[in-house]
Amino acid sequence: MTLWDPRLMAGRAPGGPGLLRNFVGGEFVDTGTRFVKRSPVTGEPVFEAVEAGRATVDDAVAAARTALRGPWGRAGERERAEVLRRIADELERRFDDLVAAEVADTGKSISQARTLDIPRGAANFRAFAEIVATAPTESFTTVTPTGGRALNYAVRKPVGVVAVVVPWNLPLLLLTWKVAPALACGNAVVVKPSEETPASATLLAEVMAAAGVPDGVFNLVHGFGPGSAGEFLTRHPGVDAITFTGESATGGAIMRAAADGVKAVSFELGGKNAGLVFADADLDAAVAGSVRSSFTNGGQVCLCTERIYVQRPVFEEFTARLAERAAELAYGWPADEATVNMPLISHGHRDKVLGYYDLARDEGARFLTGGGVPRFDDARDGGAYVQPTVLTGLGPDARTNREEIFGPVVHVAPFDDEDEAYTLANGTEYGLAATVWTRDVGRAHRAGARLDAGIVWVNTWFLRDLRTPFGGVKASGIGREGGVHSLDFYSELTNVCVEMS
Ligand code: NAD
Ligand code: 6OD
Repeated sequence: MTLWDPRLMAGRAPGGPGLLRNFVGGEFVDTGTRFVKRSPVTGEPVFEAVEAGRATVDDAVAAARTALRGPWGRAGERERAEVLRRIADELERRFDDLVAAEVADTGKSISQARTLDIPRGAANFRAFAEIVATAPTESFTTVTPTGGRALNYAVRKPVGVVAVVVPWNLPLLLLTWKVAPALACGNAVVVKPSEETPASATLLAEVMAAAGVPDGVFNLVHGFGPGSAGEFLTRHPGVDAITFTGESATGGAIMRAAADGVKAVSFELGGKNAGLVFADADLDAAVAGSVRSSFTNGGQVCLCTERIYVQRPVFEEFTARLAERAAELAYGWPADEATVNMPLISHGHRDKVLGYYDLARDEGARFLTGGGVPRFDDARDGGAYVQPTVLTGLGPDARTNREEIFGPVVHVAPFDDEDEAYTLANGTEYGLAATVWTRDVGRAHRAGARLDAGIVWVNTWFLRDLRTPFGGVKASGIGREGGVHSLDFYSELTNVCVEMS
């Protein structure tokens, strides 16, 4: 069944919302109250979703537990890898539907959804099909006290029922980044997408059914956080592990919920990421890369750069060029190929970001571009747009430079030497990603070692190899996912010790 109207993705032809339901034990169910999802492009309703109450969450967890006792619980790695490949095939077959759903929910450009969000959904399943089928485990031969031999080897077992709670900024990408390894390791999942982006997750449930994923292995509950599906799920005694992406404060709330059952958690949280531009950098590449790292997805990527430090000899030139490029970023309807700027996810989030623009003014920032709301004189004036904004003039202690804003805004400040650059970059409670622009190979490696971040990109940004560790330090997360690190979280290693004499 088609659950949305692709015409709505541009907000041009509202035809009434489609209904997005929960998916439990292989069936769509619509018991529960309903909530409205509005288009960030125009503010009009695009979907209605069914909020899962406590009973629906109970049913979803029970369905997952039942699935683990069935054939899925006995499937080997190669069989599971085959299921993951079928999911990827089906995601590719539903490519246009998924693009339309993602664009309708987020207002992002169709070009980005086609080249980043949806391809990465399928890539996550293909990558983890390979990783689980080829990952070795440890083996040791041990000399026993009597001079005999024992063989130790490790086997991976599923953790059980995994709760997957994700945000709205890259909905399908972030959901599948966790669901793919969880299923690869033989778990059953109950996923809770953001209340802001229920559509692509609902399509993913259709994809699972069409790909022949056994009933109960993938379950979906819609709703909010506190007092709703998110809290019911993360507090549920039938859940064995929780994987979460979202704000650091929400991570704290979920950690408290997880403490009762001593559940394993994997957390990918907020950031206040720094970019460092050294005077020896290829300045064209540094400007282009910083435009991407600051404004992609409306600045709503956890990896986006919100603070750039530039070595003094190139500070004026870099800053002027960055501001000029930010002011030129194309507005348009999401369905127009050339569109770059997108609205923020909601009016609530727009108010938060505009609040930071006001704060920056109060703190004495200079606005080199942006700082307000664009005017369209059409239906987009009902949307949640803000202007891409480049600031300068604030010190490292300004709240604008310390708090995650999660919008299209970056502050630029000068530095003099390498030590100072690392001190400024590290002067935050967060530690997710950093980006360094330099032609000095030695410095590139020093930066990797000295920056307090889970990911350091040199002369690039958001270049991903799904086998690499991904996660944050300090308030940016707990644990690593990616490649074998995901297998480590989504499986329990059991050591088997066999005395051989
Ligand atoms: P959020 O923390 O508000 O919500 C994320 C999810 O958690 C949503 O599904 C929400 O309904 C649910 N939730 C909220 N409160 C909950 C509770 N008490 N119990 C259970 N579930 C609850 O985050 P958001 O606003 O959706 O996303 C933006 C944030 O996510 C930013 O801070 C961003 O940096 C972060 N993020 C981090 C990464 C990463 O990989 N580190 C990736 C994307 C986004
Ligand atoms: O690329 C990924 O795997 C990933 N988890 C990206 C996170 C982006 C944050 O908004």
